Amino acid sequence: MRLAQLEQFNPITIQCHDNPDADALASGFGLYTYFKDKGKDVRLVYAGRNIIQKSNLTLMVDKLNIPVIYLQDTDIPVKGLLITVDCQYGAGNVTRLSAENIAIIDHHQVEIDNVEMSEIHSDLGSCATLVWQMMREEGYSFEGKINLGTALYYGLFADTNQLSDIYHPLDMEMRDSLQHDKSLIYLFKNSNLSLNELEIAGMALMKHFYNDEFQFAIVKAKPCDPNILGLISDFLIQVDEIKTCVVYNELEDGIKFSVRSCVREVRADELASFLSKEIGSGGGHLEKAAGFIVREKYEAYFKNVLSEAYFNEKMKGYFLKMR
Ligand SMILES: [Mn+2]
Repeated sequence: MRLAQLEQFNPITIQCHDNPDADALASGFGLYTYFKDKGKDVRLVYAGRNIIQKSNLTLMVDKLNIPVIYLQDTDIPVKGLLITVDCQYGAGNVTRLSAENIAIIDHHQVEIDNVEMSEIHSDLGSCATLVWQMMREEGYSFEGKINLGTALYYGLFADTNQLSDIYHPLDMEMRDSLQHDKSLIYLFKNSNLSLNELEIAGMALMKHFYNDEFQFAIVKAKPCDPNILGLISDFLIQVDEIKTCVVYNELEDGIKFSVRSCVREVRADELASFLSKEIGSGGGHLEKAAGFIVREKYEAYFKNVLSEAYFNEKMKGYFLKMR
């Protein structure tokens, strides 16, 4: 699919996944800028239970003037075209809006394969890279567009462990060629969590549970931004003995969790989908994934089972099944 193909539609709504991260915002901003320049009536939105509150993300939105809107009423049908970016329409991590036409631009493992206008490149480090490449393909010039360049660069930066997990030539090319504001990247990088979140992460890590037979860890955190769950699991997976881990918290309407794997035998996206099978949804990348378990469904199947026991049993079940 090419961006030029999508120019037949107007208006255009670009939707990031719920709890948008830097890469979703950057990719959305790229597409927004592209279609705005084409004279389209375009808006950039996200939905879900949380509004953006992590400091690196609020800084990113403010400093780069990213015109992202939190959609409160998700029952209003979308006119023209809806593009889900850094996520796949119909997947569990993005609020489903009804729309006349749907397109997908993403870099996660394919979860949804019934949307015709799709561009999914699971081998790319960031969705920002994909958007950058698609814009370039249409002859778009990034010359002098520092805010846009900084956003896309930071999207890649955030999704590739500060640029250390870059393997695809396109990711390298974007990293090396995109004009960006270095001092802003430095500021975002050093505003990744608040003191309160530091405490949540610290307490959660202290009470980790470790299974030495299968070398997995489980950590329960207090309610927090889902991006913090990712941060905690990124830290945990660096422990030599921990090969896979789940970090989660309990919310009113369900359980949000983050998964990491550093071994080939376990695909994080598959594990996330296994942990939420029948009672929620999960997906992501080979090494990093996430999911959500719906409270009502959990209660229906596992009434009176503590979340700690649930994850422990499920994880053990997963490894036993693999034997
Ligand atoms: Mn991404």
